[in-house]
Amino acid sequence: MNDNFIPLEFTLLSEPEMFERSTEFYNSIKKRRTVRDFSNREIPLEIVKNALRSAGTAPNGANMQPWHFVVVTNKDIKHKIRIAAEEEEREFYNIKAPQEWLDDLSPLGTDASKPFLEYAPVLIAVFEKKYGINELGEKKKYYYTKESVGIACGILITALHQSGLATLTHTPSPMNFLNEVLNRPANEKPYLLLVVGYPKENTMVPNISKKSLTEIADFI
Ligand code: IYR
Repeated sequence: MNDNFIPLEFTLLSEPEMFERSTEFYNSIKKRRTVRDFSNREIPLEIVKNALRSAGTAPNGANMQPWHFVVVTNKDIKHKIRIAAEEEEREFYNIKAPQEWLDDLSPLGTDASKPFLEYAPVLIAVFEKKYGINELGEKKKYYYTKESVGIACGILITALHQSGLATLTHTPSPMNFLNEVLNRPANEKPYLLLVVGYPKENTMVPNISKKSLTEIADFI
């Protein structure tokens, strides 16, 4: 008997139930909005742990699981991250960003000030492992790392939303300061800084819409 394979756990649903579930999921996920005004209210870490467990189930290249997550709740470390990120952002908004990019961002109302990096209860720094390191300290090849980590982040964001938390996908560029502040090795590249918490009461979000199904998909 070959124990490399095990029976798939698969629940066959009726079509009405499938339809109901897909509609319910869409109605929930369409309400996810990127939030920039976070309350400083603490969040239960067990929710974050479950969301990370979910992210860790993501399909990925050759099951190398090329991700590492650092959950930051420590105030001093969040402060350091805010200071370093705002420095990068000032350079982006004042010097590096071409006018077209600034114009594209203007409906979102963003700027170089990132107080939420300090006041939101949790930051999750996501690292992409470009390669692994084996027991002998040698490089181990990893595959499709960007795609794999992107999928894991999608699941993470979705899991947090389903659990009742708000998120902000923040990508200061470059983010190399995260290796230093969080003491991560050279094979790990910062991929995303996810801000997690409750929105402040009466938070407003940009009045923007999503493309329709016909705009984003073809059925042939
Ligand atoms: N990283 C900057 C700029 C920014 C870029 C994109 I593309 C956005 O969708 C939003 C912001 C910032 O965080 O302000």
